Amino acid sequence: VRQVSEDVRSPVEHKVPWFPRKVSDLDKCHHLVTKFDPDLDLDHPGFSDQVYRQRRKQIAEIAFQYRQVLAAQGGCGPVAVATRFPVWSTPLKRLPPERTGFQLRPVAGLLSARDFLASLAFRVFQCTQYIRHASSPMHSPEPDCCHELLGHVPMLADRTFAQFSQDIGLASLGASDEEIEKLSTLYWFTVEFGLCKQNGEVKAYGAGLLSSYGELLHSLSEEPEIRAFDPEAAAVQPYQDQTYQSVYFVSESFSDAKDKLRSYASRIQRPFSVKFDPYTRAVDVLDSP
Ligand code: NLE
Ligand code: FE2
Repeated sequence: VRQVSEDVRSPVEHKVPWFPRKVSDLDKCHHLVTKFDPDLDLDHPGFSDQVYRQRRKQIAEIAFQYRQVLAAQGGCGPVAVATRFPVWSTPLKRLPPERTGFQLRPVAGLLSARDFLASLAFRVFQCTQYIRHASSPMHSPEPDCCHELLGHVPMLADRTFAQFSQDIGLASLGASDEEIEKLSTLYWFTVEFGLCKQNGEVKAYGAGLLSSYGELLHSLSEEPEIRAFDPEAAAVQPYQDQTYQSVYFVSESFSDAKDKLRSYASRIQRPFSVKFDPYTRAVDVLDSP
């Protein structure tokens, strides 16, 4: 039986899709997309490996049972998880909370773009726990814990980058499907596959590059097309998620990327505005004047 999402159930006059208002609402942001499922996708490198598939199921099950409210209480939730999963006991996991307040939350697989982006608004990063199949270590089309820990976690410990990530999240709350699509494309070309200048040199900062040695070399080679970062253009640039990218966007600096994103986000039409309150970890929703 397919679950009817809340925005479908609410009266028609509510045209704004449901979105989380407080951090515990993230327990409802759990809609997975079935792409890259090792049980369903014949091309998945783990498809014919029963042991791998079984382990993925167990890991997914624990993520399904995770509740934000347990994490908030500091009760049995995270403790129980910590003993079973590498991510929850690694010092890297503590790095983002200590430096930027970003928290990791276990996720069973690939989330819908709406749910994933909404979490970022609360400085919560939905983090996979399983590891890529051993047959393809240099590149995985799906996120895994190598990607999260080598790619995302160190970046989320950077203040400017954390703010950039949260800004995309805040822009996504209650946005139209079309706008969500644009924001997730923007996320793709920055947080996942972004390049950035540092002392005149082009460097990779996107998590998808930091966690894939193969694509890291490719992105810094002569092969792909490199364009100056412009949110309007990046938001509608077509891409595929099976292999290396053919186009990358390079920013002048992190803060330049953040400023450009802010100005892009301010132009998104919504009948309200949102403001994150770090003390309550809730978003205040204000009617637009
Ligand atoms: N291609 C990346 C890697 O191999 O680590 C993962 C990208 C996830 C969007
Ligand atoms: Fe990622």
